[in-house]
Amino acid sequence: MKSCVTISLVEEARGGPFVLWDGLESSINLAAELGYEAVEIFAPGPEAIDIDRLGTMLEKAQIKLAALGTGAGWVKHRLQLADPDSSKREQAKAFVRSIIDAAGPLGACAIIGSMQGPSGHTGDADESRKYLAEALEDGAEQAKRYDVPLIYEPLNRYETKQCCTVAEGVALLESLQSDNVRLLCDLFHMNIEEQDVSKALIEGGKWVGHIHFVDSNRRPVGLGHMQFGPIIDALRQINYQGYLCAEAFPYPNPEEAARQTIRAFQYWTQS
Ligand code: LER
Ligand code: MN
Repeated sequence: MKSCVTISLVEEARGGPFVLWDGLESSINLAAELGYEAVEIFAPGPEAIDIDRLGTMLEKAQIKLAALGTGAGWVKHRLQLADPDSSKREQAKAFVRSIIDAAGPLGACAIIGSMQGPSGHTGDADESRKYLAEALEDGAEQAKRYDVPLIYEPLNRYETKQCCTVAEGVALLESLQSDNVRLLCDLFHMNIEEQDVSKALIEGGKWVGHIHFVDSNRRPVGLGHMQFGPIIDALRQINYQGYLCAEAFPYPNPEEAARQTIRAFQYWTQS
């Protein structure tokens, strides 16, 4: 398993569960200095990512890009993939493709979380699910060009009416034509929705493609009451080789949150 930490470049998301906030280059350098293997970046849009410049920064710091989030499509532009309005859906899909095109050349995945449609979305539930499936097919095809999967994140019930559990996520992915979508299992959402977090990961098996590594209260790992022993055992059991990515509130501050998580990562993966 590999370590990773989130960096947010989205001012509108201040107060949100991202660890590093203070500039792209200084955050990348801090992540590398603390020993992280990769970063996950939450950007306002593709125009905020200069692929060559980012590639140079990563190379200089000797750290990888694990993923780019698409959440700003919703948070900043109010685009969602299950919008009843077809022209808005097309804009949402185009936004996702543009993030895939920014991540792909750096060997990284795009993540669909908030863009799947929020809790209060209007429209028929079956129709919304159909629109989401269409968008995942579309993004999966685009991601294939870069030989990376598209990542889909079930969220808790207060954030979406789409998939809230790993089992629902697996059922959705199994219903697709494409086999190029994997699940992001965010331990914060799982703590709310799953009956048994470890069992859900084991049942998620080969579909588990990325982990948001966070404690029960969305603080860094070790500052809540989540039982990490069984979770790490479950991930070992499914031979999970991907990232454990710190997506947590920057508590008590960004640097300390990043230090806390890498210590916890080392403790749990090396013991
Ligand atoms: C939102 O709750 C979340 O977990 C993010 O990863 C999604 O954009
Ligand atoms: Mn998450």
